[in-house]
Amino acid sequence: MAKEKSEKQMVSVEDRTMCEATQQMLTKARRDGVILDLDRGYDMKPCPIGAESACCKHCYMGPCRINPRDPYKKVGVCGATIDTIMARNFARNVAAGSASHNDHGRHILELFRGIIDGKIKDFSIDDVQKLENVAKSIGIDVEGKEVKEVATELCDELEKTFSNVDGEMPFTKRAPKATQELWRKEGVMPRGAMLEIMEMMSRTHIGCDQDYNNLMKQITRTALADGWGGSMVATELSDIMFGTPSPTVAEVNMGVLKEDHVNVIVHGHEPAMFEGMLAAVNDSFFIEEAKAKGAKGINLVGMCCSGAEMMSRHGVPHAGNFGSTEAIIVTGAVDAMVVDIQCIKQGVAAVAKCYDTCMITTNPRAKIEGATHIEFDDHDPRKCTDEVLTKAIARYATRKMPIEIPKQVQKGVHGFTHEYIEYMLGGTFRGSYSPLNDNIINGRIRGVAGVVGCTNPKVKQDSVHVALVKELIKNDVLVLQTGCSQIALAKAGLLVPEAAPLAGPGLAEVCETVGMPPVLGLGSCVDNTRILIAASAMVSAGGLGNSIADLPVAGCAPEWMSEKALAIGHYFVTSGVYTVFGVGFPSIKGTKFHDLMFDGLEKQGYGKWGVAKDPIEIAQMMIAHIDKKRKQLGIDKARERTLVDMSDRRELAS
Ligand code: BF8
Repeated sequence: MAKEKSEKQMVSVEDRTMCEATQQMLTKARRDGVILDLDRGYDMKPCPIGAESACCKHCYMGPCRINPRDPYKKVGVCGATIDTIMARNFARNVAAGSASHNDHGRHILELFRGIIDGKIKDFSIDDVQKLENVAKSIGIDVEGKEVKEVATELCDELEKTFSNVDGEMPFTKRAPKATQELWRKEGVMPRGAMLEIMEMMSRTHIGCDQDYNNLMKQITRTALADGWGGSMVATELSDIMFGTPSPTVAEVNMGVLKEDHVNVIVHGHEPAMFEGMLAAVNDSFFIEEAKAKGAKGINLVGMCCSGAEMMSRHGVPHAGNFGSTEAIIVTGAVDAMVVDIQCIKQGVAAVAKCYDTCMITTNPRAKIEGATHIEFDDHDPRKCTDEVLTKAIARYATRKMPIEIPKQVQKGVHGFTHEYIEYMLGGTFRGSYSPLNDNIINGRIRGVAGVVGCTNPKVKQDSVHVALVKELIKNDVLVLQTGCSQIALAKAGLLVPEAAPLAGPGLAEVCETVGMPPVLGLGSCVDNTRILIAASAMVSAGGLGNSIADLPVAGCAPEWMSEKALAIGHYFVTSGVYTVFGVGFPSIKGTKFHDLMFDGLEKQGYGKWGVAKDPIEIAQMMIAHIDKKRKQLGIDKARERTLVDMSDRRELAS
């Protein structure tokens, strides 16, 4: 990659990312003449019409462009209005996001089926208790049945998540009754994911569905087919096969790389390949091979979502989030970057070439031009993993590039789940969400926020996540996290019980009593479904209304960038959660479609969308919503009393 600008002309690295390790690598890349995504993102001037979703390229009479400043002046060649155009664009974004998670979920289901049938021998059912609990949650009787019988029934039932052509998606049964009734009343109850995504694509073809309200119904069904469908299947079956996480201490940031080890990074989303790699690196044959080449051992670390899953389940170190996947290669210390599906920038392969890192794709659905492809097969994991390790060890033995590894490493507690929250607050014998609800009702905890999602080079990496979460906990809002957002806060040192003093007095008191951090990490992006189940459990525990929309909760993806994030956002909104996106949003303020998303949906009984760029403003919007819900539940007074008590106590203490 040619050096295009002098360092002087470039924006400072401190403005591109708040992650010091990434800053160091960005500086080195510039020195080496290598252009990273963080600089490409700054240089790219996004199309102003596309940014507001005011263009349509669904047929070749166009592409048609509408002026976002005067959106009703013109229509497309076919007559499509701006509302139809924006609804169709959003629909296809959600369809792609939902398809990604459902494709992931279906692969996990196939793996599960292979284990049950005895065709897959390298993986097994790890958590029988969870298997039974999940089966019972959708009405499967487990009494007196063998593990294989329960697993087969669960597998057959969950197959419908993808293949149903009518009826209701199995996991929707786990939502509160009132939420299910709303979906039925509005005609948006998802059937099967393949059907919903197919119908979404068909309805957005030229000349088909041209009523944004009607399109919204299918958008909602397609998004719900993600959250209560493929994503939830992925999380629950992964727990059953690989173990349900429980809090574990893990290290995060680029300092987890070791100069004197063979460094192998796994980056992607599906856990099977990473689990296979974990087994292979512990094989004494490869450890000896590495030692024979002068290394002290093999250092396996994760990045992005599969990294977050492996960190939660097994405490595997995590090297960084989406914004650092190119930068980490600049260390020169990555012997192999092994990827599967989703969020793998093509630029990673280009940077790997500059630093002589083995860039290895493993999934037939996601190859990258110029990368080495070594296919992973669930039936024979070692064929792939052993070849990967052989290449990584060979690269270690012939390292040519100077090594510079940033020192930053942060320890944190990861691996919370909805099951563990229940146990942590209620104890083994009376595990329950009632203590959480009680603390919300008495006002110690003001509400709960899910802060999730990507990093986006349009904004300074990690900065919006960190400022937002700090503001929320300061205001007694308990924060649940997943994905790249969780890694941002882990690097900032907030996923430890010692961060409790950063919380407001009520939340800090709860954290100190229980010994938990004020920010709970729940894993990868598909693990957002743990938040859906936690919200449903809060409704069941009583005292906070009848549906998810009644709860004093809010969600946010402050640095989002992917279509998966839009699908997640919309399933949270239509499950009842006020969801704010940072960065910007692909719709035009003042249009009917925008009003439906940001206001009308709430009037229909769902949650609603919000958008803002500034983290403090986002926090204020979320807190205002939480307070509105507290008032509607009649628990706003309890909080006022609690705050007086707390300040009295502080006065007494001083
Ligand atoms: O699914 S948070 S950048 S890695 S899309 Fe991607 Fe966003 Fe990261 Fe995982 Ni989720």
